[in-house]
Amino acid sequence: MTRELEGSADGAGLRVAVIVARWNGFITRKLLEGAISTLKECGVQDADITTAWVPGSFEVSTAAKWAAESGRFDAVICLGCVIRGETAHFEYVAGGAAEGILDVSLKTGVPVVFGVLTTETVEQATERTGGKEGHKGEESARTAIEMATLRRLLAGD
Ligand code: DLZ
Repeated sequence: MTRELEGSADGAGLRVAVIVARWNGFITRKLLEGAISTLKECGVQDADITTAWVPGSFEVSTAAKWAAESGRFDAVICLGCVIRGETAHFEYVAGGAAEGILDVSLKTGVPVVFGVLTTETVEQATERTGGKEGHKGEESARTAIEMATLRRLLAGD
């Protein structure tokens, strides 16, 4: 007899930090709105959602580390938008964000979700914030809840 575990979509009682980059704010604000509305739909209380703004995607992982290390959050959602066509150092900014976020998650054990859009064009970013390619903010919120609830199951809580 094996045991199989899977996180749930029930966010009741979870505390979530959302770190969001101001750069490309016309997109990141939409990511934030989608993340927060999905967290609430899944049962996360308003008082348990904390949003912190940072200048750009490169800074997101630093603030995520502060949040994860505080012990005050069950999950951290990182939101940003890097557009290749408009970013001279795309690889550095996008790569730095991705590596930093993964590093924080692995080092702290707190689920840290990669909700940073890395696209070729503004149109592609728009398609991923409520257009035909879905909504990365909403998706990130669901991932955060699933991972936070799975973590509790695996820890035997
Ligand atoms: C500098 C920069 C550039 C060129 N492009 C973006 C971008 O497309 N998306 C983004 O989130 N941030 C960008 N930044 C800002 C960097 O993330 C960072 O804030 C600065 O380099 C200061 O460290």
